[in-house]
Amino acid sequence: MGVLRGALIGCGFFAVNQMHGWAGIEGAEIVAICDRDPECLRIVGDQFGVARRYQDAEAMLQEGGIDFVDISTTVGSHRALVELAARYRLPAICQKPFAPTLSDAKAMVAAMDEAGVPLMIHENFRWQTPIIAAKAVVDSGAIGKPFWGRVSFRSGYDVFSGQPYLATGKRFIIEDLGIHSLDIARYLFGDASRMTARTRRVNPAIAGEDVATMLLDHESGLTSVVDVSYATRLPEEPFPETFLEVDGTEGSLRLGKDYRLTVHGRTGTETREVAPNLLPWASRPWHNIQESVALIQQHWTESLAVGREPDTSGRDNLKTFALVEAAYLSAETGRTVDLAELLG
Ligand code: NAD
Ligand code: 89V
Repeated sequence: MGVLRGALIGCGFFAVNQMHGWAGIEGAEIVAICDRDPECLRIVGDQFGVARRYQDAEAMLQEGGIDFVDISTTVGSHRALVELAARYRLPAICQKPFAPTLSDAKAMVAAMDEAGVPLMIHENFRWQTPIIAAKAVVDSGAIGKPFWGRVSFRSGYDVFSGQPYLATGKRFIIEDLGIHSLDIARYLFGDASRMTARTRRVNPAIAGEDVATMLLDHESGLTSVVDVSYATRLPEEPFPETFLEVDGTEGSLRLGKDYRLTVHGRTGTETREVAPNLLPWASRPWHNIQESVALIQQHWTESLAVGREPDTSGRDNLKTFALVEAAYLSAETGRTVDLAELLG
């Protein structure tokens, strides 16, 4: 197969990272871009030298010459755009959060299945170098059988200046950021069967919750805590680092500030740095996320070339998205939610 021709839909804040990422991917190239907003279209088109520019996604797909679409719009348009890709039988990547509701997400998976084309959710946090390093330790057996874990993201970073829409939705931190942390919990500890959550809003200037504490029962018997906050003021701002704690029958793992990974096991204790690479186009502190964008794009390109289901396929991500829904339901009702209630 030659170079895959991609079309990017949505040329806003995050799409610039995606465009930089694609520019470094062997085997894929963005040949067309689309945004309803002509100014966004012009800025991204000029910066990355893309000649084919559209304000209407269907008009772009009708013209053809495209092998896949990369959807980088906000959540409200995800279902319509994935269903559009399905109608044109085009493989699609869709940004997180998957959809406004779990039933929308299920319909999107069904539409792509019916069309016989792959769908990947751009769930990039599990592609971060430090998270991959932690997963390798867990899988190696160095700490024995994990029985407890924590995935923690606590920050006071002003995300609203770059992404103002995050301040306006009824749902905020679980849907936007917790979704990544929940996916990391699934990646490290396997699927979860029950969720108990508590949320609160500390920042009075936003509409949604900015603190969430979630307790997960995993199918393996492991218990994990996933805690996220954008209301935490620390002496050193860790954004956008995810911290990890994993206790196993033979030792423990800690991923802490400045990407320091400590593994304590039968043979002793070792601390090493597992920092992400600073790609030429990246900038601190976002470089961790930016590198993971390039890595998930490489994974997509390779998966598409050999016809393999991507790790964060639509089908897989339904289970992460169900945890988001379960967390909101648990926080609202005060009860523990069985995932089978949502996934059937
Ligand atoms: P944004 O509002 O800055 O950009 C979205 C763009 O999409 C806008 O320019 C808008 O005009 C365009 N658009 C919307 N609907 C459209 C349609 N139907 N057709 C064509 N263009 C359309 O938003 P953003 O901050 O770039 O976020 C985009 C997505 O990326 C969100 O889902 C967000 O959660 C996600 N995101 C992911 C990460 C990550 O690490 N994975 C980080 C930040 C944002
Ligand atoms: O990754 C994201 O979805 C971003 C941020 C890290 C800022 O929460 O919105």
